[in-house]
Amino acid sequence: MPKIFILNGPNLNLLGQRQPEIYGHETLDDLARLCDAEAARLGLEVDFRQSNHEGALVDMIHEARGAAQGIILNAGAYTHTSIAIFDALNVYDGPVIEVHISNIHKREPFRHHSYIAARADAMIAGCGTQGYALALAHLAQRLNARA
Ligand code: CA2
Repeated sequence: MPKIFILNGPNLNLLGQRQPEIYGHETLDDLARLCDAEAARLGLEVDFRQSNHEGALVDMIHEARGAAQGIILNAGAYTHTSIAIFDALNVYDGPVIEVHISNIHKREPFRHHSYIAARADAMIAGCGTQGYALALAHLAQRLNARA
């Protein structure tokens, strides 16, 4: 079964606890369960992780080399700042789907630029946590097409 790393960046551990008008009411655990259920339906295996630390996210992307057939990445605020994450993604060969719960283009101007976007094969923003399920469905189709 193809394995997908789902990587979540800083503050996403607080999902469902603050700013529900932007990020909804679901917690990160709820989101992990949603991804597990969707992955099972699609015949994928997921490894769902979160870190508040940029270097830890870089390490996870390195680990994905040879271990994961695709990456779904919500890098949180590092999306808008991290050349280190961009560089790590550039040494990963598989498909990368960038996901944002909110529509970053409808928010403050500093959220409009994404370093991840220059490497991502697709971006989903503004669909809430459903964006993760959409990313999994897209990866399932994409990986099937490559097999
Ligand atoms: O919309 C997204 O998914 C973001 O990646 C979320 C990041 C934000 O910096 C990006 O611009 C867009 C922030 C995640 C913070 O999550 C929280 C959740 C609940 C309470 C406080 C923060």
